[in-house]
Parts: sequence; C-alpha cells; structure tokens
Amino acid sequence: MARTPARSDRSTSKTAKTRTASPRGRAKGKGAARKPASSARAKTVQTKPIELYYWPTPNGYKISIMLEECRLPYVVRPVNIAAGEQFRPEFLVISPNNRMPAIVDPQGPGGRPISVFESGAILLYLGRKTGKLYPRDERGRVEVEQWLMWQMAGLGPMAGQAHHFRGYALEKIPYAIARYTDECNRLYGVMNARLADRDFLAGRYSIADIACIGWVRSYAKQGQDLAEFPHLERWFETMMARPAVQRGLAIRVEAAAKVDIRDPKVRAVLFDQRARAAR
Ligand SMILES: N[C@@H](CCC(=O)N[C@@H](CS)C(=O)NCC(=O)O)C(=O)O
Repeated sequence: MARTPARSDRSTSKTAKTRTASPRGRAKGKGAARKPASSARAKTVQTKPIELYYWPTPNGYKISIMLEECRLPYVVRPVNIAAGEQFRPEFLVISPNNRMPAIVDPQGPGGRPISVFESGAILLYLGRKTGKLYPRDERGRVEVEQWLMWQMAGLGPMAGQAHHFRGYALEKIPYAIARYTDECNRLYGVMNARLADRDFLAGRYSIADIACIGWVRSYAKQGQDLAEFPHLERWFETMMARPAVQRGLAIRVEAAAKVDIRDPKVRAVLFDQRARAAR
C-alpha cells in the first residue's frame, strides 16, 4: 500500500499506511524439498518502500496495481508530465525515455538499489522479485510474456493514439480517428476471443491482465462498446472487482485533476517533443 507521502509527495491525495510484504514462505506440498533459509528463494522482507514515479494514467496504474497486489510498501513520487517534470535531469537518470512510470527499489538484487523504467519491465521485475503474478516455469512465463508484449506493443500504443486523435488533437482528422478506433476494435476482438475459454489472458491472473486493465477501462475514449465483446466485458468486471485493482486505480495526484489539456503550455510540453541534443 502507498505510504503517507513525504515532503515531495504532497500533491498525492489518496494515501495509506505502509504495508510490509509478508515474510511467510509458501506452504510446502507433500514431499516437497525443504529449502534452507539461505536459499535464493528465501523471501526478503521489504523494509524500505519502493519509490514509484507516477502520474495517474493507464501506464502509471499498472504499477500502482501491481504494488498493491504484491502488498509491497511504496511511496508515490508524482511526475507532473503536464509541467515537464519528466525532463528533469534527475528523473532522466532513472527513466531516459522521459516517460513515467519508473521505480527505484532500495532493496534490489544483492540488497542494493536498482531503478527500472518501462512499465512492462517493471511488472516483470516485480513479478520475479515477489514470485507473484508471474509464473516460475518456462511455459507459464511464455504465456504471460506473449500477452504482456501484446499489450506493450499493441493495445497500449494503439489505444494511446486513439485517445490522442479522438480526444486531444485540436484538429479532428477522420483518417487518423478511424485508423486507431478500428485498430482498438480489432485488438479488443483479439482479447475477447482469447478470453472465451479462460478466465484471464494467460489462464491464471497475471501481470498481463494488470497491464491491460487501465487501458480497457478507458474503452469509451477509444470509441469502443464493451457490449460488443462479452468475454472481455466479463474479464473487465472481474478485474474491476479486485480490491487491489481498485486501490491501485485510486492513487490520485491532486495536480493531475487541474491539468487543462487545451492549455498551449501543456500541449507544448506533451505534444511538441523532438530529440534533445546529448549533453
Ligand atoms: N512504454 C512506456 C510508455 C509510458 C508513457 O507513455 N507514459 C506517458 C504517460 S501514460 C508519459 O510519461 N508521458 C510523458 C510525455 O509524453 O512526455 C511504458 O509503458 O512505460
């Protein structure tokens, strides 16, 4: 759960007490080999909160939901992308693509801090770190990874373009609107077919589902009607009923509610980006 924010997090409105990951090991099945406490699989208790560089968007929610699902303690570090905070030199060290989300885990591999950017990479890292929502076996991993990559390379970028041309672009370009609305529709159809005979994208609930929920939640902005996709609609309702999903989606930042996307200064920050010279 999110920790009561420190000084720099004052703009975060929804906060909660720090919750520390349970030190309990997994119940041993009959005949299972007992691993010594020093084995690589021995769980480390997360005593220092993970720093989540965050803004309340579909990509940001992926990580707040995962942290909630894993019950890892974390502190929200808002990155006001409408004000250009994603270009701050100290943030670029963590996230060179000037995009949030990113994390800093003070208890990374070897007990040393590690930073991770790209939401898919963060989900995989947290899945490996906790052993949750990312299987250990190769077949299980391939199932999850296919759908995670599908979200990262397909659903996310296409839905993002649909949001842009349908909602943010001042000039309404019918070709671009149709292109991305139709592509979202196709992708929703793929997801619907996949979910026809299983509860979740990889069979069991996983980081692949977490990657998708924030985007599917904005289906109306993408010009989609979930009634057209009954299996996807059932999945959506199941996902939205999960308390950790609800908590992850509820991590708000006050300043985000005040962003006016029509403000020329905001538009210049977000939509007039070109390569910056290396320093
Ligand atoms: N592929 C990246 C995409 C992240 C991304 O696009 N983040 C957006 C908000 S959803 C952002 O930080 N935008 C800042 C900007 O456009 O400068 C990921 O999944 O982490």
